Amino acid sequence: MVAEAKNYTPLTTESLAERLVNVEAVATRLGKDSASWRVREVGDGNLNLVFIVESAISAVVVKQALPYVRLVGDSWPLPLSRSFFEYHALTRQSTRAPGTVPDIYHFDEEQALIVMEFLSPHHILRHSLQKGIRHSGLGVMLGEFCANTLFKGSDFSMDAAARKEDVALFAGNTALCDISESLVFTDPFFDAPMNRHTAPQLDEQVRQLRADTAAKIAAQTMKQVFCSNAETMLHGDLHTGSVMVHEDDAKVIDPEFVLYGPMGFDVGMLIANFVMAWCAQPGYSSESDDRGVYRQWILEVIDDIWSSFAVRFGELWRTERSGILFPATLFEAQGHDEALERALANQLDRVWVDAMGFCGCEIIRRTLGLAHIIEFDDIPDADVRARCESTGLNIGRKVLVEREDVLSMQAFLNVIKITSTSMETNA
Ligand code: SR1
Ligand code: MG
Repeated sequence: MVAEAKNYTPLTTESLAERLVNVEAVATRLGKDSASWRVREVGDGNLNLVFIVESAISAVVVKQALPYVRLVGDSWPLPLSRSFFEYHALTRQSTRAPGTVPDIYHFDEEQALIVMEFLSPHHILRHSLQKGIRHSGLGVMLGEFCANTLFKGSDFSMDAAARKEDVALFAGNTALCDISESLVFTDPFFDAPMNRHTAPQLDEQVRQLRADTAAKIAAQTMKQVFCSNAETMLHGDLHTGSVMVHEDDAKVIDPEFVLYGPMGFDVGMLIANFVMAWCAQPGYSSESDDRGVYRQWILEVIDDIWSSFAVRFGELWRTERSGILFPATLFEAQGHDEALERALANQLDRVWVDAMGFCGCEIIRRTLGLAHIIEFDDIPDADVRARCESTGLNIGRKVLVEREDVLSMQAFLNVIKITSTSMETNA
């Protein structure tokens, strides 16, 4: 049950120490001398306050929801309850995929705040993707994160009653679902008030896309899958701004958009953000670094995400199928191991096709909608930026509309390369 927040007050850098010094989980880590704590507000996301609080002994992160969308302001109210849903998503992810999310030290529902591990010296993955920094094992970690969390939150794994309770619990996250439903699937396809794009360079392509009924039907079909296929607990906003990295370590943060939805959504959104980073590389190339090798690495990460997802999902399928679906009584116990492998392949094919559709929607909405990505936005030359974005839009439109024909990772990688090459040839 989500409590009302009658006494909610947003933290400030000045008030934080006094307000949290009596929270045992905080004082244990930072010490009681709150006057010596150093507090910085570092939130650069679209929604919340994020503070780093350091003492001579240690440091923690304090994330607090605001009652509105930070990106837009108080004209767009947003419930504080998203903090409650984020906390419950994190506790489940840490059990299902140990070591992949920050440790949680304290949750205050009324103040909509979570105190968690300060990941240091980690930074947001998007910054690496801008600077051309590689992280070994990244795709494998992310693919396995998806497999572990998506499989273990589903009826392939969970006790049926516990899963139904969780479906009911997370069904309350309606406001955040509403954001995704509008911003990902609908607003980019018409002249919605908060949309923006690189103009005038992309004006004609945007006009064509908004007149493209095949694309609109495909996007609404993906929205239907998103809204009605409550098969597992999703992260719900699994893009490269929700991943923190340092060298070969990576952690997934920010699951406040958690919902029960289709597995392909997390996978497709994640892949889309690497595709856009790939498209953005010409915006960061120089004479000494054309980013060609780095682009190749991004494609390898995309490939690793899916292959690691499929391998880990297969392992879980064969060894941890403890839910109500595909019970061992019908398969292993009857010697139907080959049929079980066919069923697994069908499941993976279905997730892949959905992932392609969601990938297309995500690329389009991050280019034409309200919420953009820094890898595109920070390209200073508008002509160069528009060319990068235009390549992304063409890839996105193709995999959205033709998702059932993009039958493999190799086919997908070919779409990326061929679309880009044909645009360069026509430029
Ligand atoms: C109004 S919130 C805009 C976007 O930021 C979040 O990270 C989600 O991706 C959301 O769609
Ligand atoms: Mg976020």
